[in-house]
Amino acid sequence: MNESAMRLHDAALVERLYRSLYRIRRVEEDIARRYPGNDIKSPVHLSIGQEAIAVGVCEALAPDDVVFGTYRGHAMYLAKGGDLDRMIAELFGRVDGCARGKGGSMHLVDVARGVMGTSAVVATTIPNAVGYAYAMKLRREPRIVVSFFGDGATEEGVFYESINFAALKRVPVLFVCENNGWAIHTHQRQRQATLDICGRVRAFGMDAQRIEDGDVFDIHGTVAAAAARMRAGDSGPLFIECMTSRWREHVGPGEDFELGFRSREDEARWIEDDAVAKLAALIPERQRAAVDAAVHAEIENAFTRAAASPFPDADELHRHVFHER
Ligand SMILES: Cc1ncc(C[n+]2csc(CCOP(=O)(O)OP(=O)(O)O)c2C)c(N)n1
Repeated sequence: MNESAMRLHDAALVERLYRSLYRIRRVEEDIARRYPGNDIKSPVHLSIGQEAIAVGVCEALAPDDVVFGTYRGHAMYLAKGGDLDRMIAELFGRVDGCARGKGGSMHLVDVARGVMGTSAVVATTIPNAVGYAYAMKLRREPRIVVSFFGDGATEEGVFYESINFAALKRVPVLFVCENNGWAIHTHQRQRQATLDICGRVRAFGMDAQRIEDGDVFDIHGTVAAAAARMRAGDSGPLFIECMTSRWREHVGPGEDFELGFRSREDEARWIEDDAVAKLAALIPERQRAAVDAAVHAEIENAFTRAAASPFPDADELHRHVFHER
């Protein structure tokens, strides 16, 4: 972002974006650090490097807007206001977790804060988001529904069924593709004959735009404009592809640069352009120290509370599987 663009951003927004970015980064770094111990019971797909998307999008939403996401969902859950204590308890498999300890990191949910769910199965929450948004349209409720997914999800049949239906019925859903280039160890170039995801989406009759640089202000501004169009009425669905970079391995706390399929140099420009560091540099030192201290205390507390929570009783195993009245 250039100097003049920076001056346009008010200090309160800069602090909110920084707090959210830094908080997510620290939570995930803490998860990675603690992962070799035995407290975290589920696999973890870290979004370190990708935080600017969840933060830029969710800061442009209202509290009663809703989001649907993927197994790489910590950033989205936290950016939308999902309860941190309940997230860490969920990773610990404890009864105070957001899915009562039975879902783990890949199945985060906080309906009260508009986090409608995340799933381990690629692309499966995309039709859920479209269905929810269709219901909002029929009820004439102008709430924004966001569907987050990766570039790999755009290879699933259900993705095309969902965007076709959304375009046909002019369902006001905002699709956000987090394109980090990789589906596990396979690059987009080895999976798709053309890399033009937005072009494919436009062919279904939907506006689509790509944000190249991962800039949190660009993402925030683009989503704020999209949300305003959606709230105003008949925008139909909109699609935003955000280019980004995953710095850790696909699943787990470590890196994968030593495996040979990609190198640190491949991701260097993203790592050097770190959104957390860039935002930190925009905030006066004392103010930033206060934000950081509050974030550290909150995270420490969350891990302490999670450890104090019991595991669910064995007789809970068959509860909450189907809807219970
Ligand atoms: C339907 C389905 N197919 C395959 C998998 C195995 N799988 C898990 S993650 C993943 C890669 C998905 O990549 P992408 O959508 O780009 O998301 P990212 O992991 O980069 O966030 C695959 C193929 C799965 N979980 N579900």
